[in-house]
Amino acid sequence: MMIKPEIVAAEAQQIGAILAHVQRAGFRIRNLALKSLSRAAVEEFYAVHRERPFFPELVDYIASGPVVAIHLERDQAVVKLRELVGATNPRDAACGTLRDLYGSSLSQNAVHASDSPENALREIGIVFGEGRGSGRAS
Ligand code: 3AN
Repeated sequence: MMIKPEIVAAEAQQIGAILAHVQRAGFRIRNLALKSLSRAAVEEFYAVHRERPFFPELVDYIASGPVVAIHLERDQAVVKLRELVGATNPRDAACGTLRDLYGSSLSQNAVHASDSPENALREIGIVFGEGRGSGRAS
């Protein structure tokens, strides 16, 4: 999971509230760091979207300031976290989901959640520098 730059920069100080929400849902924090990702790291992180029209805007935005990167663990972590996070567009996100509560637009939608265990491992490798494919999914 990643808490996006607008939340980290905001006066409202919502990082703790988001972490509490996730922990209450049974997730354990395996690793957590405030990270300023380089454009190259963000391009690799979102490589699947490289051909999409919004890719340059997405890269500029995620590289614009620090994010909170979090390696989370629980059973069915990907499915359960995506339920908790809600739809990509906060306007469509179910009531009480993180994007409903903290998102403000399609690009500024508060948090990123991995979409598969494989991508979670890949993203953890990019952000925490643990090496691609060097660990087991958890
Ligand atoms: P999700 O994060 O819900 O899995 P993806 O993987 O489709 O959504 O999109 C990755 C990120 O790209 C989203 N979190 C969102 O911030 C951004 N994004 C997706 N679609 C658009 C769009 N049409 N315009 C601007 N940004 C977008």
